Amino acid sequence: MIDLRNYFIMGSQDCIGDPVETLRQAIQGGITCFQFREKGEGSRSGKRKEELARKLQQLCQEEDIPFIVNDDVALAKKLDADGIHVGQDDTAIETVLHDFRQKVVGLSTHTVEEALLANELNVDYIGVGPIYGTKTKPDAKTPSGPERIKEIRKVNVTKPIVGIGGIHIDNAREVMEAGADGVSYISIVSRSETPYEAARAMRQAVEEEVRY
Ligand code: TZP
Ligand code: MG
Repeated sequence: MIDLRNYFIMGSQDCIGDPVETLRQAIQGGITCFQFREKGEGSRSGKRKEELARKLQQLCQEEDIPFIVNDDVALAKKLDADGIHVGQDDTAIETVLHDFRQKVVGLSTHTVEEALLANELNVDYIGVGPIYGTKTKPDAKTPSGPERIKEIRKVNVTKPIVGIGGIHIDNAREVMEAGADGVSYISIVSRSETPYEAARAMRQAVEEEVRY
């Protein structure tokens, strides 16, 4: 099973420093998995996107951190990534499940209804968000608060859940306590001047105490 506790996500457009160095520090700080999400304004495409993806994947492989690709089915296949994550409006989840049988598959949800549907699929985990307000995804839906995760657990969704959106050091714990198996985050680490410290603080916030 993939360890979702500290799920760092980013693309070059999210980083104030060098993305490779940002990920290197995030891994040292204790993230448990990584999603390459090269998307939106200022993001790279084509060969430049692939080159960056390969460097980030290499880092993950050296440190045994799962490398998940956001949305880009062709890239995930080409790189033989550990998994793929899609949203409700991306490549159809049925297609993804068919093509990535042996891989980790994650699906984003926003409502209880979407989470219930996801629970019936062969996905490995579901993302729930945005939990809090976020500047990172301009088209994000209205924040639901951690209550959404409680509602989803109440209707017996048993899949691993990872919260997303505006999660930082002071609210990560309440996301876990609402029933999440992990928190995912972009800007708290990617826009930090000190990604190592930021990732370490997130790990501590989730685990209460660092056991490594
Ligand atoms: N999906 C829902 S919110 C979000 C995504 C990709 C952005 C999360 O970024 P941040 O910086 O952790 O709020
Ligand atoms: Mg999407």
